Amino acid sequence: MTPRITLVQGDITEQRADAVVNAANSSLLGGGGVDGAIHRRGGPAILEDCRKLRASHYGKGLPTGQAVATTAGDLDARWVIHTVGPVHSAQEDRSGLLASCYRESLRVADELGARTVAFPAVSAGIFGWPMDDAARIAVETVRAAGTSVEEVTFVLFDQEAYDAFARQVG
Ligand code: AR6
Repeated sequence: MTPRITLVQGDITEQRADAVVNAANSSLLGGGGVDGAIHRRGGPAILEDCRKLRASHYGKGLPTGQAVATTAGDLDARWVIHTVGPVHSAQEDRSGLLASCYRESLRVADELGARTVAFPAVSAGIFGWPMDDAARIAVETVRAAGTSVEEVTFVLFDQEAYDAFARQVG
């Protein structure tokens, strides 16, 4: 199935969804941007789960393009799905890895039984991905993903990001 796509301008930590996706880094131990906001608002239970993942399956961290779930702590969601976007490079095409973040996050959502998933614009902040291209990859990949997720909401922090996604959704 192709999920319904909706766009919201705002803070992803204020969204209600079965699963909220975090634009994390490989350490899974927090950072700035969405990652910082999710850990701040979701509380210490998320970091506790992340530490357990580092102590078990992900001793070397979560590889770029992959996704893994934890509790959502105090967020209005059941799970946080952490994914690690690629750092944008002008020399190397890493768009396959960015597409993989959306595909793998939806695969994890399917495993969990999540029906509604909220995504930020992965890699389009600190990791430097140009917003228009980030939006194109996000929307194309979600549209092409075979998933049982019924609704994907892209939560865009500012007007520029919202407009870039709106151009893709059409
Ligand atoms: N809700 C929705 N979108 C947000 C929020 C929020 N609360 N905060 C920022 N954005 P970024 P990345 C937007 O930098 O580029 C962290 O340190 C932001 O404006 O959060 O994948 C991690 O630990 C931008 O459009 O993620 C990694 O080290 C988009 O979310 C690194 O940053 C993504 O920006 C990951 O960088």
